[in-house]
Amino acid sequence: MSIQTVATKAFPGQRPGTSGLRKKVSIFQQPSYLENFVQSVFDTLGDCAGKTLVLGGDGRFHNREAVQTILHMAAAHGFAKVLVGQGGILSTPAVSCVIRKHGALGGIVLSASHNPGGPDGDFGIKYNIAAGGPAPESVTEAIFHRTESIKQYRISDAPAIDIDRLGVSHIEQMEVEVIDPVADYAELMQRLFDFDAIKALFGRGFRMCFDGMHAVSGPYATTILEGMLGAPAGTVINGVPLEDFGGHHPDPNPVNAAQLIAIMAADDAPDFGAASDGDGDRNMIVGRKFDVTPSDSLAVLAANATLAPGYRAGLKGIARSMPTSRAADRVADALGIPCYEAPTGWKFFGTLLDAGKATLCGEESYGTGSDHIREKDGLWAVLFWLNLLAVSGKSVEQLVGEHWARFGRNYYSRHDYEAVETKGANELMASLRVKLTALAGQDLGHYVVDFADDFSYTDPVDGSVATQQGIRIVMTNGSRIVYRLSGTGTEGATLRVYLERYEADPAYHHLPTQQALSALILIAEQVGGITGWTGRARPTVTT
Ligand code: VG1
Ligand code: CO
Repeated sequence: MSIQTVATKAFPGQRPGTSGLRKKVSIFQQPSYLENFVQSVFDTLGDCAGKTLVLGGDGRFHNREAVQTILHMAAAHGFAKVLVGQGGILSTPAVSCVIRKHGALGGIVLSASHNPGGPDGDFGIKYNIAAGGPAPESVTEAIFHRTESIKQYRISDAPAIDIDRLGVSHIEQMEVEVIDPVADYAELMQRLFDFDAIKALFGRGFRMCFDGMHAVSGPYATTILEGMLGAPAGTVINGVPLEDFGGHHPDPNPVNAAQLIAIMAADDAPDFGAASDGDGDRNMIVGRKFDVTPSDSLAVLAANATLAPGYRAGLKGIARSMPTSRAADRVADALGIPCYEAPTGWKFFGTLLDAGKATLCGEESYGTGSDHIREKDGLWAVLFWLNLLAVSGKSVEQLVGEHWARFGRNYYSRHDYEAVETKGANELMASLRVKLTALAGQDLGHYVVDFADDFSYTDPVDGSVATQQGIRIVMTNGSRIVYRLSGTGTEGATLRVYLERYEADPAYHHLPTQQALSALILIAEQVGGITGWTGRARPTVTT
């Protein structure tokens, strides 16, 4: 067995997007495609001698092959050790947790997250740094530039090793330790939340349904909810990870988690419902006949954080992605702490978390997390809610209703136009950019534009700048329309339109969301010319 140097040619388009490199499985299956990217990661890292790497994925189709390839490449680059999840499984938050706990140089996550899987679906790869979070843009850009000029990669020709049996084996000089994917993560959760109170809640007959969507969070949820917290067997549904997620789209929103929504809408619905995505970093929270928007979820967690043992000392600050509603800003104001507005993508929260400026972070796309790791964390959010429900004795609807009564309600919706023609989508954004300055001060229906711009962000910690992060039209009363192109899609372009309206008066807190936003929806169409540019009369997905 020896280390081979293999000649290769660069592939175009290996630039990581919002969260890693995502392509169709068939693209990743091309000889050398994955190898080129991994070699570029290792080249960017420099000397890996004596270091530890963490490796795992969401179990989607091609995961096992990719794990073997990366292990054999790591062995050719002098890593002392790779910690790999049993069966090649590790959720995104678990990778972050394991990197931090074991002082690894970094980790590789194999996932296309919420994108569909299977032979015709998507595959993805992401590099996380020593702090545990997604590599910042300076690193992903360096990796991308390396992919453009790559000529060879190095790999061990040792036979494939068993990744299903816990324990240590070797490839060349390198140690491979197959670890329990859940253990380190579960131990961390136990330190953050009041497990005794949650156990007592289940003991009182509290019922919950967790939809694992046949993705990676199933084993985590089963161990923690049914095993450690005593929830009855059957609390977790679709809990076995499948290579194609059972043919579904592992994206926890009311459209894709229709089974859970139906269970929670029934007259005998459980008290609490939740779902997570492909790689376990997203969460959807549902009460009995009551959906919680991710933006509201962040705000409610922030307002009640001190009820959870891990946050008893209070929050240092809150950070949200720009399109996320400003519900959290009102909580930050009340708590007298800063609220940071960063571009979309968890990688932008890393510096704030490292510097101790933010404790909780959130995105409107069903992502919530804290400084316990450096990724958003689906099951963490679910346990946080369980902790609040257990300690307060209130229902989900009560907690949210009382929150609105105190802070006002930020009506919020996202309209996605998926897989539209790239040219039209780019032209829509370009035509909006031209209009921006002229929009300020204009009357649009009952609204007056306060300002309109293309969001650009200067990181308050390291000074790095990210431009063109979404076009926002902000009204004088705080309502907003935001237009952005997705950085995770693999087909054409996906236009996201984010709509937000603030309502202080509790008499108007119970309108259907789309109705409450109807005037803004009309303005978004008129100003953006969405139908004209995309050829679509209505969004593909409304959340
Ligand atoms: C989407 C979401 C974004 C999230 C990203 C990764 O990105 O909007 O908020 O951070 O997915 O989530 P985009 O560029 O398609 O809008 V996940 O669960 O892939 O790790
Ligand atoms: Co995800």
